[in-house]
Amino acid sequence: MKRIKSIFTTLLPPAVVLAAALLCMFGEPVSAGGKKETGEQRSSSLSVLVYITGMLAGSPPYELMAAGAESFAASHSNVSVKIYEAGFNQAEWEEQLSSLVASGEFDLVLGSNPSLPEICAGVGKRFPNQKFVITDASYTGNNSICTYMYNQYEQSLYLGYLAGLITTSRMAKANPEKKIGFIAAQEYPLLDKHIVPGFLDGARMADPGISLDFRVVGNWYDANKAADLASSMIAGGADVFAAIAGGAAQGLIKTAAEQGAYVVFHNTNEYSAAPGVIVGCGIMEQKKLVEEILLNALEGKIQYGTSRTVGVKEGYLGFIADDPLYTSYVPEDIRNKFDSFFADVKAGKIPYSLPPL
Ligand code: RBF
Repeated sequence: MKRIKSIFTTLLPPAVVLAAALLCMFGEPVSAGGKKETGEQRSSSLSVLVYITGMLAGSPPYELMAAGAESFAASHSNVSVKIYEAGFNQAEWEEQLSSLVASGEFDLVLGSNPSLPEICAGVGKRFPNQKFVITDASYTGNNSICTYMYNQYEQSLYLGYLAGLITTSRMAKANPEKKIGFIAAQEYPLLDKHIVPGFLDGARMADPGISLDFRVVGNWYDANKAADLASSMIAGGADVFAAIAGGAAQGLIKTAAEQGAYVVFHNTNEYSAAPGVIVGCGIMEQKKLVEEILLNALEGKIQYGTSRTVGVKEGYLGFIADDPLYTSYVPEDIRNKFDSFFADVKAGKIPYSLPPL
């Protein structure tokens, strides 16, 4: 296992890139791993590039993906993993990924981002035998790409329901206004069509009179901007927040702690970052999913061209209800109502239709 930093790209000898490009133009197609692909076969070894579309720190989906890949490699001596942090300049990602793939080093590129499949499709045109598995995305019909989409509408639905119970409660920092807040790093279809609507729909299942204050930071790292937004939202009456903002979410948590508001958190156990402020944490079983993906890849069982959606029922989204920082700060009546709602979501008893992306 080796971690490589962004400078890796600039260190790639241009000759390697040129040679690979020439091979692609004039030679017989080779896999980016340098071997001829023979279809879905068990392979004796697996070299994986984990392509992080941003930075690891502060981004739960990425940290969990890297942890899953590293733990799989630690228990499989024939698997090697490189983690590459691409940084926040989205305009560079396709070129960067092409340079990495051109090295011919990787059997599989693994990533987690709704915007990655299109980028991989572009890279795949130049390197037709390179395989990609992308989580947190939905894309079908390309024989080089397999995707897994989390049903984030569901996670937002139950976190929104909890936010709704809290904003209408007598908890110490809940004000009389029925207003909750959402801070997003940027807008994209999964956020606009699943995550934010799910959050408001869930809150309104607790109380139909609840409204949502939605704001956008503009990037995935500016915690000061997120703090300013949170401050203005709290002044406007929002008292329970969610964020999909990567590292910028820390600004919300800090402001909520200082000014007296609550946060429910997607994807990871964040309770200890602000006890009594973070009052509910969802969990994305990305580590487990990544370990399963790598096992399938090793056994030649990945179904390229397909997409699978996974949620609560399938065991890939959940809620951390047994953390003492949840049980001690959230009153029992709220926890009981939440438990029963969550059980209903799991049993498919809460009717909703997943909006198309
Ligand atoms: N999520 C993060 O936690 N950190 C990021 O830096 C990040 N960057 C993203 C960039 C783009 C272009 C898109 C579309 C999504 C990004 N996400 C990021 C969101 C992430 O993939 C996922 O949808 C959310 O975290 C919800 O689970």
